[in-house]
Amino acid sequence: MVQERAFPKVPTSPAKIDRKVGLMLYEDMVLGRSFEDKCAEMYYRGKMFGFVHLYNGQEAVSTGVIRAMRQSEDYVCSTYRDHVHALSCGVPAREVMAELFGKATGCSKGRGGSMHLFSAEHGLLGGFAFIGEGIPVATGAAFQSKYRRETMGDESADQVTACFFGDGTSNNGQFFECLNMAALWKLPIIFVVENNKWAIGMAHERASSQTEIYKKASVFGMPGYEVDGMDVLAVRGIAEEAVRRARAGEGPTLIEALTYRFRGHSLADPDELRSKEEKEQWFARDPIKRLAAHMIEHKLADQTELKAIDKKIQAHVEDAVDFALSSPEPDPSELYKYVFAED
Ligand SMILES: Cc1ncc(C[n+]2csc(CCOP(=O)(O)OP(=O)(O)O)c2C)c(N)n1
Ligand SMILES: [Mg+2]
Repeated sequence: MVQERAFPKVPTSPAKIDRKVGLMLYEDMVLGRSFEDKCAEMYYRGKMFGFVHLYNGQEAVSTGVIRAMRQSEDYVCSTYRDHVHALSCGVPAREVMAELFGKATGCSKGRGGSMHLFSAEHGLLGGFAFIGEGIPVATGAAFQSKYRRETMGDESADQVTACFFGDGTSNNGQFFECLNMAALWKLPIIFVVENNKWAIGMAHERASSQTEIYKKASVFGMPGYEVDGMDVLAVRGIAEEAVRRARAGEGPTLIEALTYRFRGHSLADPDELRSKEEKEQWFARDPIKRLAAHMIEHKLADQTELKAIDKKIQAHVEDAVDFALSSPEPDPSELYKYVFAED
């Protein structure tokens, strides 16, 4: 068995950032982390129902990719681990929290819940409960951009689509079919595999004959990169290049981000299969602490400023909870509303 990687073999070029971008990336990751810590608290207090999958630890991937795209113009397709992707897309924390509470003010009007966040306004094509289900949806979104631009002559149709999914999902058929189509038609899409080493309780190296997922791009003639998914600047560096390629009509890119989830598969998972040593090795690479250290070292911000952001975000998350708690339930008379597009 091949020992699974913790770091890419070849380090990639990090994005160059100024103070403004650094603070934006920091704030986005802190929002993702604080929002989800609050989700855990609310779930255990019985405010949320069904499965809730948290993204703690993987924030550098969402922020690094989505914040290198055009918010509300480009498209993002997620999985059941979708809260942080939605926040990076700019879906208001209030609407995400309300959706998790099943309230009418939620981004999916309380019909979706944790695994089915959606926002047309923010280009969020959805969270999907079935693994791999989003890959053809994202491929279709990328196809329509290209079709509108090249066949219908709509110059404004230069949107890029980012499609997120996990290591386990990359062994499903949709992955191969869609990579083939995307490469064949040079679609403006970025496939982002968040290799967090585990698919529920199945270790990646036990389930995959070729563990280096980025290498699978080469059979389709597509560029594939492995990147340190615990380093937001490394992810942003690769993402900027993939977005540029896609927008310029040069076709798709596969990015394999080496990352780790800090919690169990879902909030119902006691997380007993992963060793303490493995977890501690990854906790030490916390992407938020890493960016904070980089910003301080390069004098882009000081400790006090970063603490002030943490505090502001905490208040923002509390406000989202208050909003969700005080929002109405969906009206039973509207059960059939929002089933079809015209609603
Ligand atoms: C089609 C389908 N088969 C099985 C499942 C059950 N299932 C839920 S999550 C999961 C593992 C996915 O692991 P991975 O792709 O690595 O994503 P991660 O949870 O690590 O983010 C499986 C098999 C499912 N949701 N959909
Ligand atoms: Mg996984």
